[in-house]
Amino acid sequence: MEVELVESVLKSNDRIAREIRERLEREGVFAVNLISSPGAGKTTLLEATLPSLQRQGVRCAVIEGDLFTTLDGERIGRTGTPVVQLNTRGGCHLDASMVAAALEKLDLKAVDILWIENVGNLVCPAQYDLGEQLTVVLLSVVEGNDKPLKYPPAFLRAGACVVTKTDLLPYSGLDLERLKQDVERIHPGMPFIPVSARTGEGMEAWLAFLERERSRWQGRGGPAAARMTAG
Ligand SMILES: Nc1nc2c(ncn2[C@@H]2O[C@H](COP(=O)(O)OP(=O)(O)O)[C@@H](O)[C@H]2O)c(=O)[nH]1
Ligand SMILES: [Mg+2]
Repeated sequence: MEVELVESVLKSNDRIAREIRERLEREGVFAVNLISSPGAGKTTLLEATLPSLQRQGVRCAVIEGDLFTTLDGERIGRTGTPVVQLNTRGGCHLDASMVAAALEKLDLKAVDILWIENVGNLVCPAQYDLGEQLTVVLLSVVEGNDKPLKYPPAFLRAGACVVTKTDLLPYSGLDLERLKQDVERIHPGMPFIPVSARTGEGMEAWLAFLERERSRWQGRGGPAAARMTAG
């Protein structure tokens, strides 16, 4: 009985996520869902990424998922990027209906990349499609080498793995090469991008990856194909 209930919740989530994806494609909005455990550095990566994109003329908006507070939303707001804060009131992940509600508060015509910072949790967010084009899993170098093997669904779902806080590598004892091999074993071919938002190391590769993914999506006919279908 319980299993049936979970399945039906996920089915309804997937239906709403499909509608979101179609809508974002029609509007030409590339959506990126950031997932990680709490404190891995999602908000900090956004704080470092958004100004660079602004300088390139890429228009961003952010949906911030949090249990109770507006702290991350306020941090993002200080970058001058439009932000909608969602509070799950204890819920361990965002779902598609929450994202659909947040979209109503954004002017999608003025957005090229929509960032969704999920609730900090490496388990539940992996189960919920939010209508994004790309999921990025973040793992900081202080979380330990075993995390990909312990939480494979997040790494399977993601289209890229960003390893954060590389400035702390000398102190963390993490074996970056072994981490890369483990991630490769779980999700062969997935891009593996080490960065430090603090020192800027790796940020260029991260931004280049992002631009490549967005162009690939546009080239696949993302927005154009959707417009043609819409008539
Ligand atoms: N040393 C270092 N600390 C970082 C880096 N990125 C984030 N942090 C710190 O890690 C903590 C959690 O970061 P935050 O972005 O709030 O993580 P989130 O919960 O995933 O959004 C904060 O104290 C950040 O200053 C980094 O590249 N290097
Ligand atoms: Mg955060």
